[in-house]
Amino acid sequence: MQFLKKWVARAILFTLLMSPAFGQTDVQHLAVVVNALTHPDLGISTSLSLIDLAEPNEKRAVENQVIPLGNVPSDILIRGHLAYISNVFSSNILIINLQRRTIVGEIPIRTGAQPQSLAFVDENKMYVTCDAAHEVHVVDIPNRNVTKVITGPFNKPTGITLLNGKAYVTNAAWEWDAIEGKVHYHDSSVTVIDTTTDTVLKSIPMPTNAGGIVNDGESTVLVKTTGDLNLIAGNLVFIDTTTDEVRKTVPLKMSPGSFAINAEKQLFIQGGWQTPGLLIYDVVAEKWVRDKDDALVDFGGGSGMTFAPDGSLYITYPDWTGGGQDEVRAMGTDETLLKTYRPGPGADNVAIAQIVPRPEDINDDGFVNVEDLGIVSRYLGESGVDLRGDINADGVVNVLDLVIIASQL
Ligand SMILES: [Ca+2]
Ligand SMILES: [Ca+2]
Repeated sequence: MQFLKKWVARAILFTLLMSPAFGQTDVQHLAVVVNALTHPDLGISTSLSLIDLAEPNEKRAVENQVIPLGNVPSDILIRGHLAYISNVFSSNILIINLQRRTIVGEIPIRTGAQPQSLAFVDENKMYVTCDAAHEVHVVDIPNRNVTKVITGPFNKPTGITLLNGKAYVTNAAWEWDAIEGKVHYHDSSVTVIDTTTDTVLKSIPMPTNAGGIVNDGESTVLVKTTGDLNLIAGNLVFIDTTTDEVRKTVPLKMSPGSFAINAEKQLFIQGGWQTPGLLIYDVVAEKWVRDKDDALVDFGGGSGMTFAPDGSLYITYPDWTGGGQDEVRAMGTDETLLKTYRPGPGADNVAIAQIVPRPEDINDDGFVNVEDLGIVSRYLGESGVDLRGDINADGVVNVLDLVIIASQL
């Protein structure tokens, strides 16, 4: 190993001198769309679409059916070149290399637990809400397994957001009664978890049917309650994370759809079917920028929403009939339509990714470390195409490949 280190050190110097292109990266800007429709009669199954945001042509920008997904894909989280996608009825979290466009692994979740929302706690730890199990599972990211199960006052845990060392989990607390043929709404709440110890700190009562949850990056967590979709309307609830008490409740007087918050702390809320249109609430000023009477009707009726770093908003419009009328609309900061893309069937969830190619991460675990170095060492001296360990793709596994990894250790 000592010999190897010396060799690597010398080779680093050599390479840095000889390779002017070394260190250059080619970042890809993508919108990653989860197509959640399964329709066997029409030959439709779940899939991932990738939209190249640097491509001006709306048709050419979209690549559909890039990767098959599991049974009822739910949430998507992206870190670096890897995407993690929970599949509710496949009982797993798929790991996808967005650069190579392949499934590189999966994290098994206990059968029947129904994984929903995902959140990265740190580079080694991820939380997943499991609504049927009434638990939050703790995932060891490098080892790709669940190492701990957090139990507590959960009731259909659905959304999750992380702020200031704590996780906030919404408990939707609804239950389908098959005999009566209707949904019962129990007491909804937000459970607060200490992310260092993975223990429950507190339960905060919420209005009926708490679902979506986001934070402002400082000290406020925002919860969207949907109500019973009938007589009980929804609310926006502000939780002060210094006290973990409810600071404010804004009645919505309707059943809201999805919501997302931008860097200016403006909350964009879909108005739901009674009042379709996109509403905007300013979290700092605590007032409506666009209320029900002034909603952006052209951007109403959407499903998933996410902001890109440039402030534009990406909204999915799934066609659940399988008719192929699915859209992703991009709205600029000036509230105009920038682009309309045509993703795959049931385009439901969308995430934005900046992908820095990472061929150095040979085993696709999201880390560049001594394990990758070990893999290159094993294949040293081999030549050919598509070689494992040939990081710079020059057709041979040699010291230059070792150097690329070593420079990132
Ligand atoms: Ca690795
Ligand atoms: Ca090579």
